[in-house]
Amino acid sequence: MPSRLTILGASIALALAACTDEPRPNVAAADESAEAAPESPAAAPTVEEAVEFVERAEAELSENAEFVGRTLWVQANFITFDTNWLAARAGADSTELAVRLANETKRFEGLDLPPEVARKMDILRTGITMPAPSRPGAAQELADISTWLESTYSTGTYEYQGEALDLPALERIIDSSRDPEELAEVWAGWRTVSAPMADRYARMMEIASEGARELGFDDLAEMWLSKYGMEPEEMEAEVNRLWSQVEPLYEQLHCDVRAGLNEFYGDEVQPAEGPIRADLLGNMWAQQWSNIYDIVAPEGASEGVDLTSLLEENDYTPRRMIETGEAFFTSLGFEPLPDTFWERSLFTQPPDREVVCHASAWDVDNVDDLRIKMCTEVDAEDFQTVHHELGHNFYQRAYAGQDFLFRDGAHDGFHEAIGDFVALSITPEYLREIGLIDEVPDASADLGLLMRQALDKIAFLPFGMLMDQWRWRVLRGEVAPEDYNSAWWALREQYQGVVPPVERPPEAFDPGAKYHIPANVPYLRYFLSFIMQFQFHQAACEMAGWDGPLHRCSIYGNEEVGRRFQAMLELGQSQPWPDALEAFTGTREMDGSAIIAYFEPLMSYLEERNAGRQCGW
Ligand code: X8Z
Ligand code: ZN
Repeated sequence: MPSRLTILGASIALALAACTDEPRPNVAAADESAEAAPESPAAAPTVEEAVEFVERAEAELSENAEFVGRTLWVQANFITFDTNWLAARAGADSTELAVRLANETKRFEGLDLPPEVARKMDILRTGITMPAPSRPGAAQELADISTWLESTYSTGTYEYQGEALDLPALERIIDSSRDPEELAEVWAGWRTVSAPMADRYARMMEIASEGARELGFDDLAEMWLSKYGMEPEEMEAEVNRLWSQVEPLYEQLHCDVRAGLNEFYGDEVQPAEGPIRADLLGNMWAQQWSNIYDIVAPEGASEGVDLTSLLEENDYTPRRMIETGEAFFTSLGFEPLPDTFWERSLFTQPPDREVVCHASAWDVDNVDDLRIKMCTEVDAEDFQTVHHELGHNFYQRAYAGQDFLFRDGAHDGFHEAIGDFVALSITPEYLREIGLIDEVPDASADLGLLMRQALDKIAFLPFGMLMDQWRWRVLRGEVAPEDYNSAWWALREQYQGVVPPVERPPEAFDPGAKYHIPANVPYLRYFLSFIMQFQFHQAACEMAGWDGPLHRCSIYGNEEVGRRFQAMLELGQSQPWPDALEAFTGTREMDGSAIIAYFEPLMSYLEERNAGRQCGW
């Protein structure tokens, strides 16, 4: 997640950590401003009071954000009983402050406010990911649960072959093993970590729902969907529209991958029809599938570029991968990262302490204390993630000059799309320019390249959408706690066409085995990002005067594109997102036609391959 204030529970638009649930300001300030707030309900509020209120809110939030940011940084880098305690306290205080400020905006409803002030009021009202009701104790209970959930996830292990393996170790097996029994055991083993989360997860949802209702929303799903500058129903319809644009691509990919797995493993393991076994796809959550490229590589496609091998052969280290990512951004005209980035970031998993390994990007002081925290491995997947995280950091820095409440992405999908957009320019030509390959493979390698990309970018789309479809149902009370897991698998089967390798036990809580569920990071942002990053790429390539196929276009070194990109980033969330989108792409709508255009050559190939097959599941 991007720079917004979400840690442990609440999230107001405070630019702190991206990809975590962020923090909030501390108690002392909250108390102070509670006293300062005019309490007399009799006096009709004025526009001047509204302006003053927003100024005060920004000052309070900003003053306290740094304390919370540093507390949460320490906890994520050193998970212990005490740092959990501190993080939960900071989270609770932050939620209380955010909720109090959100409630205070109610006084100004109906006033004809200057647009900038109205916009900030809206951010205050809708920008909390996990609101608590203001009754005493609620914010602390919520923060205690969410801290416990995230640290349970981050410290979870499963004993395999006599050794307690943590998530990175279990992932290494899922990513590379071709033994279906081993895959099923490790897959199910990781999910023993989330089973004990179920009750507390349900309680957390109950509290946050109460918080959303207190703020005037029907439920928390409505609140989450209210952050996009349109009615929640309209936003949901947008998601459905985008999905229907790309669904045919997914179905073709699913069909060919299933056939490849069937051929590789045989009917017993992967039948030729029906859904795909989720543990065979080279990813713990079956969300991105490029690790099984070798199984499904297009017939006759030449070897192409295997980035993981190239990084290894060229003695890349995590640090060098990050330097390479930074150099891409500076080639577009961005300033190099500050020295403190290199001093304070976490690049690799420490051997001797518990950390949150799920990658994130932080701006700890909301000015220029930029950092990433990653358990980086030297492989193609993490090379991508490095660019993803740096995208968050360069965005954070670009909008640091905005007023505090505008220091965030135009919407959360923008924040997720920035680094991925840049990484779409990691083409063979770019790899040649930075000396990783000597010669660019000829066009016969393109199909392979597109297949690798599709296994990540197309395969992800239904997963990116269904994570929050599941949460929206939970938050609307449409799924009772005892049905959490079956509702989860119904969506997984419906949209992704995947099934668990083994029957799920009654106590299973499989959604909790994916970081963003225990960590309360909304997920729709990634679905939007995977659509929009191709819009950015297409627009940037057009700006660059590129007229070849999109998958061969790289904007590396193009400062003119960099300037226009920077101009969009500097806006932060000061303007409605369609304005930001228009500034860079010329269109005001999110649209799947760019991703469709990018993969057009692959789709023609897949349709041919699948011609005699019964696709779907
Ligand atoms: O969580 C992330 C980033 C941090 S915001 C590493 N991503 C999603 C995931 O891992 O599930 C990036 C792609 C989708
Ligand atoms: Zn991210």
